[in-house]
Amino acid sequence: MTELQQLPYSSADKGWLRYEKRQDLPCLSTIVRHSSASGEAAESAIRELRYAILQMTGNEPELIATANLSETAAHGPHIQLAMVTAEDLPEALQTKELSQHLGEEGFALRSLPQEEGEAVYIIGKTEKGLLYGTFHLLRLLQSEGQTLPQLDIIENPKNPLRMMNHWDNMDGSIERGYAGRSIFFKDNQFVQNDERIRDYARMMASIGINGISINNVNVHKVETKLITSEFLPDVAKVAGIFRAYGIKLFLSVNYASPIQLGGLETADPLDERVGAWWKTKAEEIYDAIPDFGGFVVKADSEHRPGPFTYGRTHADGSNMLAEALEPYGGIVIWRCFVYNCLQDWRDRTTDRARAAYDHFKPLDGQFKDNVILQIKNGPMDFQVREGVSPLLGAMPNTNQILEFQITQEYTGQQRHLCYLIPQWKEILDFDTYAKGAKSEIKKVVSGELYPYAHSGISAVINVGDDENWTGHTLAQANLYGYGRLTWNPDLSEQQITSEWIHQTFGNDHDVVEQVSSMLAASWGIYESYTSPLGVGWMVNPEHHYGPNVDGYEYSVWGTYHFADCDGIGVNRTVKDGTGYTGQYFPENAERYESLVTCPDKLLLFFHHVPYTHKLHSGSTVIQHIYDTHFAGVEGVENLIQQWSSLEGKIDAKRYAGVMARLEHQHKHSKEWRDIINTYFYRKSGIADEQNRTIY
Ligand code: GCV
Repeated sequence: MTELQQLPYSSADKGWLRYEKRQDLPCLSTIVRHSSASGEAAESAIRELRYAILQMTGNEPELIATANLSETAAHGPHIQLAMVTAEDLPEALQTKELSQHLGEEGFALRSLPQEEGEAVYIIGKTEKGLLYGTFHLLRLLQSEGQTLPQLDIIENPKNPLRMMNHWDNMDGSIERGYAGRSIFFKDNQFVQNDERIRDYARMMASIGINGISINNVNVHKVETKLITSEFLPDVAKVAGIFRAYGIKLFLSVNYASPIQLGGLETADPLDERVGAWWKTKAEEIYDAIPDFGGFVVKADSEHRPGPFTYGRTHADGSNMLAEALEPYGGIVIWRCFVYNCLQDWRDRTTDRARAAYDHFKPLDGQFKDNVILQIKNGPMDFQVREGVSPLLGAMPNTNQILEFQITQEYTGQQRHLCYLIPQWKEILDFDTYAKGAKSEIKKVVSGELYPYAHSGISAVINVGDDENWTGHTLAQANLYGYGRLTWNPDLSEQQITSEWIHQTFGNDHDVVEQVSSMLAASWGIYESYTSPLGVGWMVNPEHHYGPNVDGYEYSVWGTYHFADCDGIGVNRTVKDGTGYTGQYFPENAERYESLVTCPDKLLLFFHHVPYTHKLHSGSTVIQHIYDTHFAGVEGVENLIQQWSSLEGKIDAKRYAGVMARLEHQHKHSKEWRDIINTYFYRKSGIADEQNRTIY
């Protein structure tokens, strides 16, 4: 088998790397590799380019070195790959502008008329730039109406760290996974066949991901041993696959490892033996994986061990680990998902939403340079809608990375369609006012607002070993879009959607129109039948699927809506509530504090109001609940209609797979509608103005 015939490595769905045949592409019979374009990642780029061109044009392009350029016959339009520093670059490309603007991971795509025919240059400062430039060129070639365009593009990623977090366990299960089993682990071992991992690495590189943690942040017994000689050779193998695609491997570690692995009786970060144990451990890890990314740590959170046991702070705990990784350039990603998970529901003064800020804000400036605090987008837990975490932007002297959840734990578990790009864009564009107006979250996490040593975006991924990676084929769009947004948060939703559809389903006008419209509407539809006015949490406990209005109401988790016969919502005001609104910078604090300015969408997240309270929309809370729940089901009916109009335009397998999920969503949305409407009708005793069926 030639190198190209090996691609794709597995028989899984090709996702957005399909490279369907294109009639309008020129022949592109040659790829010219400058001697500077060398190294493993450059090889991956060239392999992908040749494979993609073969798929799209039917001709396998010849790969030649610059030295042989003059000997080859006229080769018409062709592609050249080179480093920006190469002396053999044509003069027109040896410009100050290029070398100054190109960052470590950036790329330039430049068209240049040449004697041998029109050339497109893919230029990087490093081989990672070549890789990203290649995937970008391939993306353009698959867009509508693109032939070999007149290119003059320079791009650098906006976020230094662009990460994926797996919540995979070594028994093969995935915490909050909805697309099959782990692609890394099975039966407490690494999988033998790494084909899926290789295709996965290609997909991740194509959207610019540069760091992946492969195991669950809840690090159980077997996974604790990932940093021991028993598993390090396997970890190193996966790190090698990722390395060839410009990705660093990270591991989630158990804070109590010195006890569980090292035989110490303590994991106290200030105990010298503990620090020494981690230093020796780091040496062992870096011996096996010289470019190991570092540790992801969930400590003192949901019963995981941490520094609190020893009366120490999160700064003490993370700094001790950071010191061990420092000599090797490794980083500690320390999660801020820390809250009291043994709350008394009768106690209205404790507010889980306050927890991350209350724990971490006072520690600003106490963390080492190679520690990053990972902060979930909202203060509760990846709800359909909640406020934005006030901790984002509130720590000028501590590195921050934002955490999203691609896996749809609370957003339909990849059985319901819920396109999350609009949600993430809203969050990234949220103005924190940390340094006055225009202090958006995207500027905090890109490092533009404060000079962080490390920052970026991370997300809990939605893939498993299902043939189509994500269970719901349309959930691939969330994966794709997440990567594109971490590369450039200013890309519009429409741009991302259109790129994904063109690469995934081709250029048919109706397909592009209908799928775009389905994706665009889906978050709103899901929200309308599940979670009115930002209230959240009305789900079945533990697995979090399906309606259960009081599922968490009398639990220990701090997740309440306080519905009674008069009203609903959580009073988080400073005036007479939990004081949470005061954690925002004044502009936002005032906006949320007042009923006059609080947006409808977050009303019940911030306020407890009577059912008869009038919304800005003109409706009342109770009527809004009824209306949105009826409209939500109709929204799903529209989705089905739109998808059916594409029958025959999408291959039968993917068509049927999506249709089956939409039909389930339809049935399930009725369950949501009827349970929630009935619950609030019974609680409030107020009838629906339109007299529709409520049970
Ligand atoms: C990995 C929520 C999820 C848990 C998850 C936790 C976290 O509570 O339900 O499954 O644990 O968040 O982010 O650590």
